[in-house]
Amino acid sequence: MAEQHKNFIGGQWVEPSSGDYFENRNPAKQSDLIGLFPRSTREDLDRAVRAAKSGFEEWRRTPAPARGDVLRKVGDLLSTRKDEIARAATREMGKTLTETRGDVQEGIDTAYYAGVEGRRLFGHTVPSELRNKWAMSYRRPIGVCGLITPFNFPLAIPTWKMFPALVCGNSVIIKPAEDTPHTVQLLVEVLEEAGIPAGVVNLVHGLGEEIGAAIVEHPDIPVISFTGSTDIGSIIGQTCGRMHKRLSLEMGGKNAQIVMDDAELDLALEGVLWGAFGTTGQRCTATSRLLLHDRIHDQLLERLIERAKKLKLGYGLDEGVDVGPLIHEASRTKVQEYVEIGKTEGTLVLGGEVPTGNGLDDGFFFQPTIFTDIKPGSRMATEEIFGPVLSVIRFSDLDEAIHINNEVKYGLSSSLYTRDTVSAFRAFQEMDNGITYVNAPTIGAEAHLPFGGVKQTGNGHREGGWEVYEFYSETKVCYLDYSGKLQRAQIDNYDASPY
Ligand code: UN1
Repeated sequence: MAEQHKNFIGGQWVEPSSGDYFENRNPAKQSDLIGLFPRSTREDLDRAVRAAKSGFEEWRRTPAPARGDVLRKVGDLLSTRKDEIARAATREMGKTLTETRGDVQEGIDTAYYAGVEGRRLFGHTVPSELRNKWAMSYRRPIGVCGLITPFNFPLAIPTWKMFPALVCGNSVIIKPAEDTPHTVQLLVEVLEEAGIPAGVVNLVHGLGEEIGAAIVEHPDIPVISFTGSTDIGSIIGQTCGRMHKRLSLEMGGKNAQIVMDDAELDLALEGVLWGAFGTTGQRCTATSRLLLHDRIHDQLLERLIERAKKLKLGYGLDEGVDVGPLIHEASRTKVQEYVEIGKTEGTLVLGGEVPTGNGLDDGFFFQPTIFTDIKPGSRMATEEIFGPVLSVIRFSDLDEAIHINNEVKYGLSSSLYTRDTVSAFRAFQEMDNGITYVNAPTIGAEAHLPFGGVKQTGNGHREGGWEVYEFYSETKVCYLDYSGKLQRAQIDNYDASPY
């Protein structure tokens, strides 16, 4: 009998009120049942909201440096448990151990950054236009934050949302992706061990359409942060708009790596292999378009096919594996549908099949796949696939490449390989993305810089770095007039003063 896991509400590990559970299986070995996780209902959520509201009352009055100290401790504990958590993440998510170790490290970096931020949380002090009057702003916590997180970074993305929310003095309710509930359970165990007070962090497992929707619709959760598809994001956006909630969305991408004719080709080759096939292409930042300059197109493509052919598929905990499985059957079906589209829009030059044998039949594997002769504007050139499928597009000068980069509805990351500094700065200026890399792949954002995209990738907010602290706090402006008389702003200082 598989282990039945629990929700974490008000400082207690509790069973779901329905008594229902869902299965969590290894995407590389479907026969490996990891455990049963609560299929929570609105009743469980109501309980979590009550706990989070009462936790908030105490936590918001805890000095921010003391809140930061808890996060620092979390960083220490995550460092100690890094390997164990990474292994659990690979087992339920599928990416290689090297990658899940990076995922946990990103959580550790986020914890230490948050720890220090507890001693900053800067406001502003500015001069008042009136004499003997003081004017300043500071940052107040908001309340209960509802965090809905994806499967592809099962540890890092929950920390991106949770840690800044906590340092700002909010309480949280997190609902992890149903594909990767175990990693977040381990994270919550770490928070508990670090001494987070009861009710401040609550974990409610369940299905997106059930408990995810309930979180978004709950009137006592004023802040929502969601990472996932643009389609779901727009449904969430409608509800939050109607209910006047503060909302941060991180959604799709169709990220391009551009290689100029003056580029260091060895470097560009390593970049695209990692950007397109790392995490089996299941990153919002994954490289799904490779734009090659006419003059190096055939040469780089040939080398790329040679290298991509050799990537080893398998279980991420096995030695020598480069690429893990897709997360579930529906995701593989979507990839297969795009392969059929690709065959009508371009030329299939590598992969395109479900691999068989070598122990791969028990998982959701798919071969690294490359299409050439893809035309800008076509479906393969503009739609997010979220799998190991790369569309190669040819161009003849930088302006054309920038134009192609920009003609999609998404705007997360982009990358340019060149030795020319003028081209590099033009890319920074002209590419419609939240992140542009030069001589590095489209993936690899660092935890202490803002992360997010423009256009339909996001809704104007950023995660990571200093900016996310704005999202999880409200600005309060305070004036103190010690003149001892009524001073009317905009009036007494102009109409009545000698200046
Ligand atoms: C994502 O693509 O879903 O930049 C998140 C990166 C990682 C985070 C990616 N640090 O690739």
